[in-house]
Amino acid sequence: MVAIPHGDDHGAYGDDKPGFFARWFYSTNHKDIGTLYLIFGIISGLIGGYLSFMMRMELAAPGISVFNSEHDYLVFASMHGLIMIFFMVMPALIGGFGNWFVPIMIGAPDMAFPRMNNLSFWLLPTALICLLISFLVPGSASGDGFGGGWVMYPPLSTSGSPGPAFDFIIIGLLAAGFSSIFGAINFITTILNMRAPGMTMHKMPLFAWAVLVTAFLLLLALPVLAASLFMLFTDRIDGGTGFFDPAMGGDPEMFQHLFWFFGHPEVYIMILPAFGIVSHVVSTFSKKPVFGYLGMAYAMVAIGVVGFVVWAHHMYTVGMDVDLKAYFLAATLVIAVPTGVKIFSWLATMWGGSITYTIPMQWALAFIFLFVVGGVTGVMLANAGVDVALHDTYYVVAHFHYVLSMGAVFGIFCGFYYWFGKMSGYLYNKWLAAAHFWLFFIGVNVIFFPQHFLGLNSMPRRYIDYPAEFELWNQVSSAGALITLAGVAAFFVMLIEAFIRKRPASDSYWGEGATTLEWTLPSPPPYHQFNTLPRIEDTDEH
Ligand code: HAS
Ligand code: CU
Repeated sequence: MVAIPHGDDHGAYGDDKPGFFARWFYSTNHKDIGTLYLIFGIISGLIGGYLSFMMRMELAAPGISVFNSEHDYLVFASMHGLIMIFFMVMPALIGGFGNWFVPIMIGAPDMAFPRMNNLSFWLLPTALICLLISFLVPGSASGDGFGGGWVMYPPLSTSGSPGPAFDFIIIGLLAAGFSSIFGAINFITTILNMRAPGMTMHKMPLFAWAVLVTAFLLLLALPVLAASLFMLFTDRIDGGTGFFDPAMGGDPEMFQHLFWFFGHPEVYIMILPAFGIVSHVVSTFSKKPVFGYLGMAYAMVAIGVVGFVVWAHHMYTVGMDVDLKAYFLAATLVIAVPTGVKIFSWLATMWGGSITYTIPMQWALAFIFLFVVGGVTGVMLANAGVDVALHDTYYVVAHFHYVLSMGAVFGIFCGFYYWFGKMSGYLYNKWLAAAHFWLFFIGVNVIFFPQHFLGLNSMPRRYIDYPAEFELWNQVSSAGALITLAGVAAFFVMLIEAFIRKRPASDSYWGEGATTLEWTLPSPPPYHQFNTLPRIEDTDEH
């Protein structure tokens, strides 16, 4: 058993330890809220994972009917995307690790607005419940739920989806959007105003930089999503507006512009925090400071800025002007430059380092390799001419799962294993963690690599069935889903084992020499870090 030192720790709880309800429901403590976000992310991941597994079983061979109708399949596909993005990746990376470690890394006592932080979190379960309700209520002539895709294009989301299902999605996503906006305000204020003396912007750990840039993207992108959802809402009302309805002088293409003005920055919202985590892990386990620290920080700023001017690469097939295509093509290619700066800086950090292949380091190395695979297929898709052939095929599905299922998700597990001892105070079992890593690594590659072939052979996305010629690679892909499922099981066994065995994690559980490069707190975590501010050191000293 580990005793959590808190007797002489005069924190916001006063002298009393809060009861269970007060601690977890009224919480204003950034670590407790971070923990809530992580648990929430795990639950959403299970729901989103279940939806994807059912789709893979349906697609295991032509002619199978796991689903009653095409509509039900499309509902699963749409909700899988929405739940994984808004309720798994974003809460885990930003809400979870951001809350846990940004205040600690910059030497702040807590977040700037702790009560707003509580509100940010509790809006999310509310939002998820709205999304789950939408499964159960009428959404189209052919059944319950909304099947118009996570992109929610009209007219599928307006006249094509009568009934309340999509209204629940609008309400849920508005709640999730406000949660993110409040969170972004909180992170920006905390980072700009609450850094400890001596913690200048140019000394700030890279994870804090990543969350800062992400918060600006959230603040600028989410209101656009909220506005476009609201416009869909008023369009859906009988006798309402016609923003996206040509019969009323509106334009459905405008929705695509609004959506992707949010949607493209959103993909960087999901990857920048993972970049931050990977930077810490690579540096810790190479026993070297990050190569090109400032370049790494400003590469994220550059990705954030340029990410706002490339959105129409998702819309090359709407019939846009060729000059416009040329512009969006060129702007999109530019993003490979700062991203390349990051990749090469991670490699240079490892170069000549004393590398230990710990579990978090394995996730980080896999992240770098697989993210590059996903990145270069993105560069291919950025070419407007090529994209006309590949748009809406499985090639796009393969691209974004390499950057998400193997980018963002690997970043989450990387951070989870890296900080697990700091957050829980316990050590995980290395063999179970290794089983999780290898099953997951093999599983997701078996799922998504063959989808490149399917896409290059023009198999379209968003269909419940396919001709026999696509059978082989779909079978392989579905087999990969089974391997990944075993990996998920290993993760839970690892988690349960660690909390049953309660092996205490020492302050230096990363090994000699590794801890000195890290900014975070001693283990097990005190309730508040007022008394144990991290030592602030100059990165130049190493
Ligand atoms: Fe993407 C579609 C282009 C990064 C997520 N992307 C999606 C969708 C999602 C998504 C979810 O231009 C589907 C949305 C939907 O449902 O329809 N994406 C890019 C490019 C990058 C990129 C250029 N995407 C991401 C990240 C994501 C993400 C990060 C989430 C985490 N993406 C596209 C395009 C589409 C698209 C098209 C639309 C396709 C369609 O038809 O619908 C870049 O940020 C990637 C940069 C990273 C690298 C790797 C490291 C860089 C190095 C430097 C040297 C590399 C060079 C390139 C010089 C490039 C190592 C060499 C090129 C070769 C081909 C070898
Ligand atoms: Cu994009």
